[in-house]
Amino acid sequence: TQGQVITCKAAVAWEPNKPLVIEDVQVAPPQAGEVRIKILFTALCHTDAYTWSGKDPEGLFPCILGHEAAGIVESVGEGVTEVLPGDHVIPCYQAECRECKFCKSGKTNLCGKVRTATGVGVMMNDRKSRFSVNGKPIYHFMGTSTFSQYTVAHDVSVAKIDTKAPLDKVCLLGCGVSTGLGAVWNTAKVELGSIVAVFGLGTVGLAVAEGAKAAGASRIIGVDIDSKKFGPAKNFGVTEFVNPNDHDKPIQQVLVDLTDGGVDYSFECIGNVSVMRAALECCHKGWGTSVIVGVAASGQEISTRPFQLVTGRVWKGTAFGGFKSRTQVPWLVEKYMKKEIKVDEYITHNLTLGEINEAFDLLHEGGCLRCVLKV
Ligand code: NAD
Ligand code: AHE
Ligand code: ZN
Repeated sequence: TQGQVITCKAAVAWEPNKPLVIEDVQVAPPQAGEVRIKILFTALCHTDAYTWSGKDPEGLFPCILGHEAAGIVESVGEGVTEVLPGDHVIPCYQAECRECKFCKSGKTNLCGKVRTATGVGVMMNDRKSRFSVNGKPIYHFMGTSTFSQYTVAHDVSVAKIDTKAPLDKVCLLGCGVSTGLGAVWNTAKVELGSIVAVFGLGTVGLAVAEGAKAAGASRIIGVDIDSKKFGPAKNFGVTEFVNPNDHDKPIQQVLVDLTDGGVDYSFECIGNVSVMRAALECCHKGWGTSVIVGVAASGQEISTRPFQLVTGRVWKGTAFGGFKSRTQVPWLVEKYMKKEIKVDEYITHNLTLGEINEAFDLLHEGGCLRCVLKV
């Protein structure tokens, strides 16, 4: 198949919010600096649903969504040396070129090399898509487009992993689990004995709890409006639960009262701007740090009294938990193989690519953390 167009099945989002359609999609061969990957397993993340909803300013249609996956390299374009056909890989929506201003700064995991292309659904080389249906181009998504049996990614966005790792599990390290762990370890740098609050107990929030437990937090307070989340959350390290609907006081006040003045670290893992405010304001005066992980739609804005920051609270955000993707995803896979981090526990459902619409329905139901699709 090397050098040839591959026709395969992919779930195409033709329009916002309209059911995805399994189509025969033509996938062009990888060009210079590109890698064509056979995707074996992909999970769904809340961000896929967000873009599908039409609220993402970077969401272009028709497109192939999906960004939490694992597969095997089918072929590589000119000049690609770091991966070869047959390598097991995780496509990463945060690239890592190791050469750009961002990569060399030592201050961020963001990479500038291909971001202008991935934000508009094309490949960097010729600013075109490698996907088409009967000659009509279909946009890429986040540089990954994993709801397809074959995808093309930039080489700087492909993490090579241990061939012994189970791809139906480690696909989760392409987004949600890694993001939550990294938000704690890299962005907040939670220390031993800290009091932590986690807003939203989906996969990202539970991974925050897991990361906080590993960091030695003394209390991990889980906040969710769905009390069904509380039972399972205990297994990820959450020590106390608060349902905002059980209280008349604003949730920030409830947490301040519970913690003798506020938490050391809080994490917003929902994407709700009023909760982001509460997450900042429940932080302790003088040092409390709040990390925004959730993604909010275009037009949404955060606000608080500047006095909150003047008096020492710190507001931060994180993309992919601050992890350098190509370097650290293989390391996360190794940690999973050594049983130092959970992954299997986040998988509540398994379906096939053909059942992707049911999988999206599940995502909106309380009982689903991650649904892994066999592609
Ligand atoms: P999810 O839908 O599984 O989890 C969200 C949780 O928040 C649910 O348990 C829900 O009941 C709860 N919730 C909703 N409204 C609430 C409220 N007002 N108060 C308290 N709890 C509330 O989602 P997920 O897949 O875990 O993703 C969480 C967020 O993180 C999404 O916005 C997603 O887009 C974002 N995300 C960001 C990054 C990043 O790199 N920054 C990476 C992955 C996901
Ligand atoms: N296109 C969206 C931005 C969404 C966003 O912030 N994405 C996160 C990853 S979410 C993964 O589930 C991210 O990494 N952002 C940094 C980046 O470079 O995109 C919008 O709202 O505009
Ligand atoms: Zn995601």
